[in-house]
Amino acid sequence: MARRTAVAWAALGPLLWGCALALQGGMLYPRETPSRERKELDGLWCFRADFSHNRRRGFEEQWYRRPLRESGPTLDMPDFVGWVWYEREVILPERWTQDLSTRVVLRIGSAHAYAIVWVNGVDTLEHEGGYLPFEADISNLVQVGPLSSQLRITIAINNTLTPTTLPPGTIQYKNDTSNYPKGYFVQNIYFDFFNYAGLQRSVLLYTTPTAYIDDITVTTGVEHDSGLVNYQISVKGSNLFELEVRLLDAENKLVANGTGTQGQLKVPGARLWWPYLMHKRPAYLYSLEVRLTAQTSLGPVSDFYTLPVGIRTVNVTKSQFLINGKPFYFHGVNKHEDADIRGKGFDWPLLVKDFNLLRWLGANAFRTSHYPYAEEVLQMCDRYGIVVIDECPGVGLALPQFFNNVSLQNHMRVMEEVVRRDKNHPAIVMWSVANEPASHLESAGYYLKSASRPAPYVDVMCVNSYYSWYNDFGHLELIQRQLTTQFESWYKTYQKPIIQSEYGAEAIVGFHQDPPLMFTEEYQKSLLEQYHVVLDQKRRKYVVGELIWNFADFMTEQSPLRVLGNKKGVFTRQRQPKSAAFLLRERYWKIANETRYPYSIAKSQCLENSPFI
Ligand code: GCB
Repeated sequence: MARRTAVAWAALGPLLWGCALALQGGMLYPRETPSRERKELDGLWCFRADFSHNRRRGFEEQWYRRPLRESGPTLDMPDFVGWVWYEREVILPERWTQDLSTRVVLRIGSAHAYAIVWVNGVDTLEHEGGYLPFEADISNLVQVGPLSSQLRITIAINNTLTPTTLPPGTIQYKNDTSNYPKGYFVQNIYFDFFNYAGLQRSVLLYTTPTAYIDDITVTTGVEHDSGLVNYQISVKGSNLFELEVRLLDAENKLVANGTGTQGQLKVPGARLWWPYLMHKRPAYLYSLEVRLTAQTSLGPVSDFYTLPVGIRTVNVTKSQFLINGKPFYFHGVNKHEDADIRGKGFDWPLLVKDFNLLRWLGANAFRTSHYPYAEEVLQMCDRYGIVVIDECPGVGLALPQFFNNVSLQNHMRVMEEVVRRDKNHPAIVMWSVANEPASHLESAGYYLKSASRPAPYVDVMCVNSYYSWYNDFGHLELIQRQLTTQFESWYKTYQKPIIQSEYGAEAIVGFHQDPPLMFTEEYQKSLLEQYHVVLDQKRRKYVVGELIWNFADFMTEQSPLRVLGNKKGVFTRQRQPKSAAFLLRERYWKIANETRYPYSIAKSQCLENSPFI
């Protein structure tokens, strides 16, 4: 039987269209437009970890009231559980502080896991949960007089995971003073990646006019040869406004236009958004230009926002996953946001490298295991045609006490935040609510029914299994039998398409052994080959995808099961290929050429430069 399952459902247009979010306001990506400016606060922040006994000295001494350097020395950061303090002093353009029709917003791309933000010592914003953005209008704090352009931003972040955070965790006090110092505690986590914390994505300031486009929701459809773009726009800061909407093609030619807060644009002869390798011109993007003119107490203002739009449909039958009405087979990877030195910090060169490697592999999809990735990653997927299963940080739901009502409310809020942030990406075709929750526990039943759609109600079943790795170690000859049983029993019970959403083996690069032994490159390769035999039989029936675990080696907690992290990557942590990468490359290109629509593509056409650059 399958070891564990992930809970996922497909993002069908209408499902999202009717999705009423309880969250206040939108979370549009901050873009520069003629009416909006942005100022990134990347670079060095002043940093201090709170090593006091109760880890609360920062609050007791109110470190946010004055520059952090005056509170004590800043330190290099060791492995640490508790509060850390970041600070940045910023000079704002004069217009931002003097022009009262400008709205200034502070946006934090991700702070793991709990954050409190002060601006000039004033408590401004709190947020629970990493991997997702949060923001506050700070106009009132910066528009306070002629000398207000200097700004001090203090962010206290706590990485402690509790039974109600997502992911959850526990703190264990080691009270045996014969073996541990007094007050000694450890953080226990129930997932398999290093709990990197702090500011992992950009913090930035941006402006809009005081009446502004707060949110845009787009869903798309196809009717005969016309593309349909349904839009819904919310405006804040004025009740007296007009909206103009223009859809431009990739050459900037106007193809449709409309007015008002909602409507449907019809695009005759539309060019569809196709996944990579499925079409000779994949990932076609239109631009939806929204123009707001509004009356405010200070006079008329205009706001502009441009959203990339891909026209595509997603449908699921009993045995197929359809994109634009054609069967789509996921041949791709699971990833982590993880690299040497950077940890989970966002990094442009790494992003480009990873996308080169994905295209070299012939991968057409990945799952954002086990949390929502940076928005810039999803934008790349939209542009390159890499299909995404977007996963929320519902990972490590392993203990009975994690399935309580507070956790459930939290999980649902996080899921709403994921959808609010990511709903308009054409690349995203499925939402994943949790990875391998302990669904057999009694307390999990109500929780999982409320937070997700249990197996009878999901559109696609995602199954993870590690035959001949975590069971029957070394017995590669059992894989075909066990995997066949896995697929047949899931399909027989639920009659839904299945994705093999994880499978793999560890290989330490440079370890070789024939006959293959665990942890060698040969063993990893042979294990994959055995899986592929069965996948080839079932993909012609109801298996609609295979995602290798994992794209690259990644860091984990230390344990006797892990050798400098998890080594199930087909690339090393430094993105060098193991033998398995070449095997997958052959396979993915072969499948791509069998399932292409309507053109065949040669490997060489798709990537001019070596991916190993
Ligand atoms: C899994 C988990 C993943 C682990 C992987 C492994 O089932 O979903 O987070 O890293 O197995 O390597 O054990």
